[in-house]
Amino acid sequence: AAAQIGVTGLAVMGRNLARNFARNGYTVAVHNRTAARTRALVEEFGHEGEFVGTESAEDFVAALERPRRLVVMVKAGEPTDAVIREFAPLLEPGDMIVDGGNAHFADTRRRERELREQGIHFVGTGVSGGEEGALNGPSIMPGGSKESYEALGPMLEKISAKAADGSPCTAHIGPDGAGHFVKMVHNGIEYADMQLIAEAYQLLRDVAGYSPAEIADIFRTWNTGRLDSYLIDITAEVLAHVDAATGEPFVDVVQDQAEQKGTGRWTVQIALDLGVPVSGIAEAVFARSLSGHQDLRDASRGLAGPKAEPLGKAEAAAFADQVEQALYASKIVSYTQGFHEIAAGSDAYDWDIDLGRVASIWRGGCIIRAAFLDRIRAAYDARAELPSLLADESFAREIGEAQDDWRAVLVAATRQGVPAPGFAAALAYYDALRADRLPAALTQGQRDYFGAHTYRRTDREGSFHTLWGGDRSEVSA
Ligand code: NBP
Repeated sequence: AAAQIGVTGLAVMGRNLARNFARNGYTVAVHNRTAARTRALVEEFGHEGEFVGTESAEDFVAALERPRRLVVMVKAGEPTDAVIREFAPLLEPGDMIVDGGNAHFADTRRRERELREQGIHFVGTGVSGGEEGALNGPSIMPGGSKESYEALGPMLEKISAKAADGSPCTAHIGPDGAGHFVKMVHNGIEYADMQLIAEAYQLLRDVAGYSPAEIADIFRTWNTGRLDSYLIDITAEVLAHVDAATGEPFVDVVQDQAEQKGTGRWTVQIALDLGVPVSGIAEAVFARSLSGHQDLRDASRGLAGPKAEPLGKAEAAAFADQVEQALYASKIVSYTQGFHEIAAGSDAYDWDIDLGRVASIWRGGCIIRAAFLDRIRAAYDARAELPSLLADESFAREIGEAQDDWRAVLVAATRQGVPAPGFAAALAYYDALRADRLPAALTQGQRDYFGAHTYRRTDREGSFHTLWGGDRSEVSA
């Protein structure tokens, strides 16, 4: 039977996506550079649905019904180009190559442009949810042409996660690199969420004096409220876990150096290029990088810190409530920054991305899935041109209600010498945005002084320069 879809690249992600398609009733052609993986998949999971195992590129392509839908799930970067070089000559106009790897959106734009000349639709697609999601329903962020979504969308909708209201967690994001761009920012937001949770944990431990097991319970309680999310849920699981070998809390036997694969870093690099302040996401990336500098940390251990004053029991419980407020407020800020970056990318590349729809398809399947995303969707549904999430009335009200506690948590963190860079960056962003006047006026004055970079005045149109080296009179520039 002709396969409706093909998957090449059968490591964890590709194998599970192929099984997901098959379990949903599609006939799936499967292929992998090393044929043993293809055989293993068909042997182990053949009973789950219709698979067509193929060992050569020619057989794989021949197994697909036309227009062909070919999903590539290989290691991002050069391997993706190698696979394209191998398959593109075998394809015909109208066929689709779906890259589900974590590609950089600039690579996706290039590949899309090159393949378009051949009449092939290149569909750069963000897939989130890890192994588990790929099998049982990921959040899927396809870019590429509208026509390709017409041919692919129904299948993606079928295999994707479903939000609580039953709607599929996939939608056409926009042309060429839009899907991978949105996936990149998703990961940046994921970094920020994880960092904020990590800071909350450390504050509960080092300021409030709670044990990991007690903190697990606190997170479980939070997970029944407005912070309800996959990441809070797994945080409780990890904190409650006890190491079998030592009987110690698991979190105490793991080396405290966080690794990263790069999508968080890209989010910050691109934000710098686009001029979008994503300070919370940047702090999250830097926090991971700082944790990895063991040499620097060892060399700094003797530096002076404040005298610790642990809280009493009643104070600790009140502090935990304040941390919940600080975490929630900081979370609003990191999503505000992430959505700003998506809006800026959409403007820069003419993608016309619907921000409410992005929030909507992140409600299920992906790592940042959370009740909170329904609120973001509602905010953009109410006002598509919302300039910032902080301009939404209900978020503004909540953050306003949280701010006293947010500040109190940062005061306590500072006093006790516990780093909380994510909370602090988020609060600084909030305070900067609401400030009447920023010291940027002084910065402009300095720039004009040393470089004659000119400035604009609050009371008149035009650009001006002060003759700093002369009589300090002002001239029109
Ligand atoms: P890997 O990223 O580990 O890639 C392994 C696959 O790439 C194997 O099938 C391998 O074939 C194939 N491959 C390589 Br490496 N070089 C190749 C080449 N030159 N030509 C053809 N095939 C080549 O697999 P993964 O963890 O399943 O991830 C797949 C993609 O999905 C990646 O882009 C990843 O970033 C993305 N992603 C992963 C996750 C996750 O949670 N793991 C989540 C979301 C997205 P071989 O078997 O012959 O070596």
